[in-house]
Order: sequence, then C-alpha cells, then structure tokens
Amino acid sequence: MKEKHNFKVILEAFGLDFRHYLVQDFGVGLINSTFVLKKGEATAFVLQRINTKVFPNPQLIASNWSLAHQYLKITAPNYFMPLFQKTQKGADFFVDEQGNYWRLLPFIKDSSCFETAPNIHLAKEAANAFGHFAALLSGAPLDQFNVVLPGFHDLKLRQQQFDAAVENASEQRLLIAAEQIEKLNAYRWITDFYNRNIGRLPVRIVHMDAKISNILFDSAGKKVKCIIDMDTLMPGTLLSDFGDLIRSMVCEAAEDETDVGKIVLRHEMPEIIFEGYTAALEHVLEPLEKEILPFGGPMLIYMQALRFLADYLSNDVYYPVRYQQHNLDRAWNQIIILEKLLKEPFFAKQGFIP
Ligand code: GN1
Ligand code: MG
Repeated sequence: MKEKHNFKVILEAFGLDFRHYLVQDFGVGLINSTFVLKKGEATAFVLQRINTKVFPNPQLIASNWSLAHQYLKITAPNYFMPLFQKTQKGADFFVDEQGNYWRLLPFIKDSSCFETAPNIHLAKEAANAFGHFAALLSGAPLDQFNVVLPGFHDLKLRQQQFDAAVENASEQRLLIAAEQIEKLNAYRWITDFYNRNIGRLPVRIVHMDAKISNILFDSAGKKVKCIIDMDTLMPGTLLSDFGDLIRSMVCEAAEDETDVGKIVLRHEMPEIIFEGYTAALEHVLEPLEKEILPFGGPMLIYMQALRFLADYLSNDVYYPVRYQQHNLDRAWNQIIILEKLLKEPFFAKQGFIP
C-alpha cells in the first residue's frame, strides 16, 4: 500500500467493522487517493481520501453532489446516480487526526470501466451518457450549486497561469521545455477565440471531468450503468464536457505517451462523439451553443497542455509525477494530439481556425 493510514478508525467512523475488510489501493486518478474495501472475494466499498490541496473545501463537492442527487430523484427517478455514504455521525466526510478528508462510496457490482474507448460504439454511448446527464440537469437550480474550483476550466485564467509559470520558471526547466513553450504560444488564438465567445454561451451544470474512465459500463462492457466522480460538478459550459470526451477518446494512447507514431487519432471519433453528445441534448442546446461546441475539443486539449506544462515549469506542484519530465511528457502528448486534431476534417471545417 502506497499510503499509511489508520484504516480501523476510518472504517469505524462509517460504521464498518475493520476486521471484516481488506483495504487495497485502487484507481488511476491523478488527484485523490482511492482504495477499495474487500469483504472476502467481493468488493464492497470505495474509499477515497480527498486531496485538500486541490479541494480546500470538500464540503462544496458533497453539497453539489447531493443537490444534483435530490433534483434527479424527483425529476428523473429512474436515473442511477450513486451517492456517497454518510458517517455514523451523519457527516459527508470523516476527518481523521491528520486532517485528511475521507469519503465512502458503494462499489458498483457487475461493472466495467475503460481508460479510452475500445470502439466507436462505446465512444458514442459515453458521449450520449454525458449529454443525457447535462440534459437532465439543465433545469436544476443553478444558483444553488457551488463553484467548487473557481476558474477551473477558465481558459483565460489558465493562459495567465501558464504565462506566470513561464515568467517564474528556473533557467534549466525553461531551456528543457523551450520547444513545447514555443508550440503552445503558437496556439494563443485558441484563448483569443475563447475570450471572444465564452460569455455568449449559457451557463449549465456540467461534470467537468467527462472522460470515459468516469463511466461505469455493465459487466459485458456494452451499456452505461452510471457516471462517477462528481468532484468537479459545477456551473460551466458544455464546451468542458464535449472537450474532455474528445480529449479522452480521440486517441488510444495513454496521456503520457510521447511516441508520435503511437499517438494515432481515430478519424471517425469526432463526428461520432458530437452525434452522441448532441443527440442527448437535442431539446436543450441553443443554436449558438451547438455551433460553438466543436471548439471544446481543441480548447480542452490546449488547456490541458497549458496546465501540464505550467506544472512542469512550476516544479510539479499539482500533478504527481513518476519521473522528472513526466509533466513535460504529458504536455507534449497533448500538443501532438492538438496538432493532429486540428487537421481532422471535422475540426478543420469549423470557422474558428485562423
Ligand atoms: C485530473 O484526478 P483525475 O484524473 O480525475 C484533473 C483533470 C484533468 C486530469 C488529467 C481536479 O483528474 O482536470 O483533466 O487529471 N482534475 C483536477 O488526467 O485537476
Ligand atoms: Mg476527476
């Protein structure tokens, strides 16, 4: 186990007898730490430690999550949205002696999960699931939702943070990242387009981490069971979720793959994802929103490249790294995807490329 914690105390806080469970590392998320609780052969729960450096106020997550849950219970009673379990004292989190925030979730049985879409059929299902989710929440009381992470997908802010990181970086890292910085600077038109248009789009409740690995499929790996990871559920625009769907599914390679030959885009994906996503939102989308939606693809990939590279230049303070240039490699990967994506007919035909 990577982390040492007093799991006995943590499990007891949730009313579980520690003697009956085996705690194991689980998951690949970059931000929170995830564990599973096994009872004999069966996995019973998912236990997560919230990264409070990223989420200084985890209560904001819990209240958005339960607000969405309550709303859907009334407006779409058959919709399955798993909810965290409360502690014995009725709290959303257990805070341990070190100040760690713990949350407990039911483990969804007979489910499967993918890092990237194995085929176009599942890509369409995933896009449709996130579109359906946004459609169901389109009538939810927007002003009651917290802005969990202010400016999280605000490209104007991410551009400023990147510029500040370049300004303050060490000579050594600046030198090593020179090519990547130059490449990214050539895409500033993406931020300019964002700045001109973002205010014209409706604000909605969006997931903001809409990747296929945040969907649980049935055990046959065919039908969507539910969407998971509600950490960043908050007001924003649909560009975020459409963009992350493209980002996570257009190519099969891992997010830190740097071999250009392996970063192969699947040409049919953009259209399929667009179809799947917009079909679910047919009665919700405003004409301008639908028109600008494709921009979400390059926007999210560019933003992710800025975030990875800014973190490399800031000596890796946000994303955990396994080796020195890990964040640089991640940025490089996103830059390659972006370069290739803009040449794809689906994006090349849009009006936003200068
Ligand atoms: C983080 O931890 P994870 O994988 O759910 C990040 C996302 C990035 C993603 C890149 C709160 O998500 O924005 O797209 O890494 N979440 C946060 O892999 O920063
Ligand atoms: Mg996440």
